[in-house]
Amino acid sequence: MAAIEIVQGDITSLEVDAIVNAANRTLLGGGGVDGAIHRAAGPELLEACRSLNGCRTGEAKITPGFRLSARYVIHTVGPVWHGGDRQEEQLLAACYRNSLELAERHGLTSIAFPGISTGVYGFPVARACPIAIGEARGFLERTEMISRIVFCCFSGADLDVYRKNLAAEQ
Ligand code: AR6
Repeated sequence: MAAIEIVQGDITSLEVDAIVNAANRTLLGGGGVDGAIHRAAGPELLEACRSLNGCRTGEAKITPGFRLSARYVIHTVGPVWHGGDRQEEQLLAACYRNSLELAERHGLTSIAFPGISTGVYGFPVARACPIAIGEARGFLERTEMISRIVFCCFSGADLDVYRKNLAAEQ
Protein backbone atom coordinates (compact mmCIF):
# COMPACT_ATOMS: atom_id res chain seq x y z
CA MET A 1 0.00 0.00 0.00
CA ALA A 2 1.44 3.35 -1.04
CA ALA A 3 1.63 5.72 1.88
CA ILE A 4 2.12 9.35 2.78
CA GLU A 5 3.90 9.85 6.10
CA ILE A 6 4.66 12.93 8.14
CA VAL A 7 7.57 13.09 10.54
CA GLN A 8 9.27 15.84 12.52
CA GLY A 9 13.04 16.18 12.53
CA ASP A 10 16.16 16.52 10.45
CA ILE A 11 15.70 15.27 6.89
CA THR A 12 19.38 14.31 6.63
CA SER A 13 18.84 11.42 9.07
CA LEU A 14 16.04 9.75 7.12
CA GLU A 15 16.49 6.34 5.56
CA VAL A 16 14.81 6.69 2.20
CA ASP A 17 15.99 6.25 -1.36
CA ALA A 18 16.09 10.02 -1.92
CA ILE A 19 15.79 13.18 0.12
CA VAL A 20 14.76 16.38 -1.62
CA ASN A 21 16.81 19.54 -1.18
CA ALA A 22 15.16 22.98 -1.22
CA ALA A 23 18.03 24.54 -3.16
CA ASN A 24 18.59 27.77 -5.07
CA ARG A 25 19.19 28.17 -8.80
CA THR A 26 22.97 27.91 -8.51
CA LEU A 27 22.75 24.47 -6.79
CA LEU A 28 25.97 25.48 -5.05
CA GLY A 29 24.69 25.34 -1.49
CA GLY A 30 23.14 27.80 0.94
CA GLY A 31 21.57 27.95 4.39
CA GLY A 32 18.55 26.15 5.84
CA VAL A 33 17.93 22.60 4.73
CA ASP A 34 20.33 23.08 1.80
CA GLY A 35 23.21 23.81 4.20
CA ALA A 36 22.27 20.87 6.43
CA ILE A 37 22.18 18.47 3.47
CA HIS A 38 25.56 19.62 2.15
CA ARG A 39 27.13 19.33 5.61
CA ALA A 40 25.78 15.82 6.13
CA ALA A 41 26.55 14.56 2.61
CA GLY A 42 30.12 15.89 2.59
CA PRO A 43 32.11 17.94 0.07
CA GLU A 44 31.55 15.42 -2.73
CA LEU A 45 27.99 16.72 -2.98
CA LEU A 46 29.14 20.23 -3.91
CA GLU A 47 31.49 18.73 -6.49
CA ALA A 48 28.63 16.78 -8.03
CA CYS A 49 26.40 19.87 -8.02
CA ARG A 50 29.02 21.93 -9.87
CA SER A 51 28.56 19.76 -12.95
CA LEU A 52 24.78 20.32 -13.06
CA ASN A 53 24.89 23.94 -14.31
CA GLY A 54 22.22 25.13 -11.91
CA CYS A 55 18.50 24.49 -12.00
CA ARG A 56 15.48 26.55 -13.00
CA THR A 57 12.73 27.34 -10.50
CA GLY A 58 10.21 24.46 -10.45
CA GLU A 59 12.64 21.95 -11.97
CA ALA A 60 14.67 19.18 -10.31
CA LYS A 61 18.06 17.50 -10.70
CA ILE A 62 19.55 14.42 -9.03
CA THR A 63 22.92 13.55 -7.47
CA PRO A 64 24.18 10.71 -5.30
CA GLY A 65 23.69 11.12 -1.54
CA PHE A 66 27.36 10.42 -0.71
CA ARG A 67 27.64 10.25 3.13
CA LEU A 68 23.87 10.42 3.70
CA SER A 69 21.77 7.35 4.45
CA ALA A 70 19.71 8.35 1.43
CA ARG A 71 21.18 7.02 -1.81
CA TYR A 72 20.25 10.16 -3.75
CA VAL A 73 19.56 13.84 -3.29
CA ILE A 74 17.00 15.43 -5.58
CA HIS A 75 17.65 19.16 -5.78
CA THR A 76 14.71 21.36 -6.61
CA VAL A 77 14.33 25.13 -6.59
CA GLY A 78 11.17 26.51 -5.06
CA PRO A 79 9.71 29.92 -5.91
CA VAL A 80 10.33 32.98 -3.75
CA TRP A 81 6.98 34.08 -2.33
CA HIS A 82 5.92 37.49 -3.66
CA GLY A 83 2.32 37.46 -2.44
CA GLY A 84 0.91 34.74 -4.67
CA ASP A 85 0.39 36.45 -8.02
CA ARG A 86 3.65 35.38 -9.66
CA GLN A 87 2.74 31.75 -10.31
CA GLU A 88 4.22 30.73 -6.96
CA GLU A 89 1.62 27.99 -6.40
CA GLN A 90 2.09 26.46 -9.87
CA LEU A 91 5.87 26.60 -9.50
CA LEU A 92 5.76 24.94 -6.09
CA ALA A 93 3.51 22.18 -7.47
CA ALA A 94 6.01 21.71 -10.29
CA CYS A 95 8.82 21.22 -7.73
CA TYR A 96 6.95 18.33 -6.12
CA ARG A 97 5.83 16.81 -9.43
CA ASN A 98 9.23 17.05 -11.11
CA SER A 99 11.00 15.62 -8.04
CA LEU A 100 8.61 12.66 -7.93
CA GLU A 101 8.95 12.05 -11.67
CA LEU A 102 12.74 12.14 -11.42
CA ALA A 103 12.66 9.65 -8.53
CA GLU A 104 10.43 7.36 -10.55
CA ARG A 105 12.71 7.55 -13.60
CA HIS A 106 15.57 6.37 -11.35
CA GLY A 107 13.54 3.45 -10.05
CA LEU A 108 13.33 4.81 -6.51
CA THR A 109 10.56 3.69 -4.17
CA SER A 110 10.79 6.10 -1.23
CA ILE A 111 11.35 9.86 -1.07
CA ALA A 112 11.31 12.52 1.66
CA PHE A 113 10.50 16.20 1.18
CA PRO A 114 11.19 19.25 3.35
CA GLY A 115 8.78 22.17 3.20
CA ILE A 116 10.10 23.57 -0.06
CA SER A 117 10.07 27.42 -0.16
CA THR A 118 8.56 27.70 3.35
CA GLY A 119 11.76 28.95 5.01
CA VAL A 120 13.86 31.82 3.64
CA TYR A 121 11.74 31.93 0.46
CA GLY A 122 8.70 32.91 2.56
CA PHE A 123 5.94 30.71 1.10
CA PRO A 124 3.24 30.42 3.80
CA VAL A 125 3.18 26.83 5.04
CA ALA A 126 -0.63 26.85 5.26
CA ARG A 127 -0.73 27.39 1.48
CA ALA A 128 2.26 25.22 0.63
CA CYS A 129 1.11 22.14 2.55
CA PRO A 130 -2.08 21.36 0.56
CA ILE A 131 -0.07 21.74 -2.66
CA ALA A 132 2.56 19.27 -1.41
CA ILE A 133 -0.02 16.72 -0.26
CA GLY A 134 -2.14 17.18 -3.40
CA GLU A 135 0.82 16.53 -5.72
CA ALA A 136 1.84 13.48 -3.67
CA ARG A 137 -1.68 12.04 -3.76
CA GLY A 138 -2.04 12.66 -7.48
CA PHE A 139 1.30 11.01 -8.14
CA LEU A 140 0.51 7.92 -6.05
CA GLU A 141 -2.70 7.49 -8.02
CA ARG A 142 -0.81 7.56 -11.33
CA THR A 143 2.15 5.33 -10.53
CA GLU A 144 3.04 2.13 -8.72
CA MET A 145 6.79 2.64 -8.48
CA ILE A 146 6.91 4.96 -5.47
CA SER A 147 5.44 3.42 -2.33
CA ARG A 148 6.50 5.85 0.37
CA ILE A 149 6.38 9.66 0.39
CA VAL A 150 7.57 11.28 3.61
CA PHE A 151 6.99 14.93 4.53
CA CYS A 152 9.68 15.95 6.97
CA CYS A 153 8.65 18.92 9.12
CA PHE A 154 11.38 20.79 10.95
CA SER A 155 9.11 22.52 13.45
CA GLY A 156 6.23 21.32 15.58
CA ALA A 157 4.08 24.10 14.13
CA ASP A 158 4.66 22.79 10.59
CA LEU A 159 3.94 19.24 11.76
CA ASP A 160 0.53 20.43 13.05
CA VAL A 161 -0.30 22.00 9.68
CA TYR A 162 0.53 18.75 7.84
CA ARG A 163 -1.40 16.66 10.38
CA LYS A 164 -4.49 18.84 10.00
CA ASN A 165 -4.33 18.79 6.20
CA LEU A 166 -3.99 15.01 6.10
CA ALA A 167 -6.80 14.59 8.63
CA ALA A 168 -9.05 16.86 6.54
CA GLU A 169 -8.73 14.40 3.65
CA GLN A 170 -10.26 11.50 5.60
N1 AR6 B 1 15.55 19.05 7.89
C1 AR6 B 1 14.27 19.31 7.49
N2 AR6 B 1 13.79 20.54 7.28
C2 AR6 B 1 14.63 21.57 7.49
C3 AR6 B 1 15.97 21.41 7.90
C4 AR6 B 1 16.42 20.09 8.10
N3 AR6 B 1 17.67 19.81 8.50
N4 AR6 B 1 16.53 22.64 8.01
C5 AR6 B 1 15.57 23.54 7.69
N5 AR6 B 1 14.42 22.90 7.38
P1 AR6 B 1 14.73 26.72 3.70
P2 AR6 B 1 13.54 27.62 1.13
C6 AR6 B 1 13.12 23.43 6.94
O1 AR6 B 1 14.94 28.13 4.13
O2 AR6 B 1 12.53 28.42 1.86
C7 AR6 B 1 18.69 28.05 1.15
O3 AR6 B 1 19.67 28.94 1.54
C8 AR6 B 1 12.78 24.87 7.28
O4 AR6 B 1 12.31 24.97 8.62
O5 AR6 B 1 15.83 25.75 3.94
O6 AR6 B 1 13.12 26.77 -0.02
C9 AR6 B 1 18.78 27.67 -0.31
O7 AR6 B 1 20.10 27.63 -0.78
C10 AR6 B 1 11.67 25.12 6.27
O8 AR6 B 1 10.45 24.57 6.75
O9 AR6 B 1 14.40 26.64 2.09
C11 AR6 B 1 17.98 28.75 -0.98
O10 AR6 B 1 18.75 29.90 -1.19
C12 AR6 B 1 12.10 24.31 5.05
O11 AR6 B 1 13.11 23.40 5.53
C13 AR6 B 1 16.90 29.06 0.03
O12 AR6 B 1 17.43 28.69 1.31
C14 AR6 B 1 12.66 25.12 3.90
O13 AR6 B 1 13.40 26.22 4.40
C15 AR6 B 1 15.66 28.23 -0.22
O14 AR6 B 1 14.64 28.65 0.64
